[in-house]
Amino acid sequence: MSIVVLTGAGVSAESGVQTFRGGGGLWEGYDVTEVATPEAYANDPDLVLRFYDQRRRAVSATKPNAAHVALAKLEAELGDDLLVITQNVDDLHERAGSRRVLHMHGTLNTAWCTGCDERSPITNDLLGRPACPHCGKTLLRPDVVWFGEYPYGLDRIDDALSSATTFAAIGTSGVVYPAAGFVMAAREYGASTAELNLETTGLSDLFDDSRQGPASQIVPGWVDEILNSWG
Ligand code: BV8
Repeated sequence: MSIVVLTGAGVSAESGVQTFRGGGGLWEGYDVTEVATPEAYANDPDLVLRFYDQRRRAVSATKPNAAHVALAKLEAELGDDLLVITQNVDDLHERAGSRRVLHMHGTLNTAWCTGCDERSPITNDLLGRPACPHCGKTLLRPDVVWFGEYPYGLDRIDDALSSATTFAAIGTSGVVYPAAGFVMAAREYGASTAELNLETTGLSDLFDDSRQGPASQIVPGWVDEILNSWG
């Protein structure tokens, strides 16, 4: 038995991290396409860097919620039989204790040097154009996958889905691909599928089990059910 969990912004919502499509489609006051594309970065790098610096600071002031904690507890019991794939760029899964987390859309706390292609932890706002610790150039961008860019770990994800007995999507609207297509792949591979979300989504009918409620309330119970049936 192996489980693949895909999380989206909804799993961090109760920690105070804004979702993408919650606040009227604006994202910390910006339209997503204004800031989360290579074109936006080329047109106005300061706007994009300021946006990510602001989000990084906002996330650092938040704490994991009971949903993150429950998934970390699930990993403590299942070990390598659980993989958490997250679309989120925050580090709340890790701060709750999860170790096997695949950030398919990158992470807020890592910088990517477009000069030497190396990644490094972010210690200062990128707006100040800090030097890359590897090559010294001031060409650091957020290590975040923007629209039109290739997500990370797709081969590993397909491999995990192909052997999963259970696939669960938690707190994601199922709008952004290729993540939104994982449930179809899981079904084709023969996994049972569960959706845990505040409300139904456009993909809810594709899930064997679709549960509505706040993640901090419904994820712990789902994890306990999984653990009780494990063995
Ligand atoms: C790509 C990082 C080439 C940035 C993000 C078909 C196939 C492949 C690509 C496409 C395709 N069709 C269109 C595309 C292009 C595009 C796309 O999908 N566009 C959409 C808008 C139509 N995709 C891409 O560009 C991707 N790359 O395609 O490369 C390729 C081609 C083929 C195969 C492979 C690759 C790259 C997309 C990545 C963009 N980067 N984030 C950053 O964070 O700054 S996207 C961003 O929005 C998130 O990462 C996330 O992935 C996405 C969706 O957000 P959600 O997490 O779902 O959050 P949302 O706000 O939408 O919903 C929140 C949900 O939570 C809601 O359902 C709500 O009900 C629920 N909720 C709220 N509160 C709670 C709750 N649930 C529980 N409890 C609560 N308390």
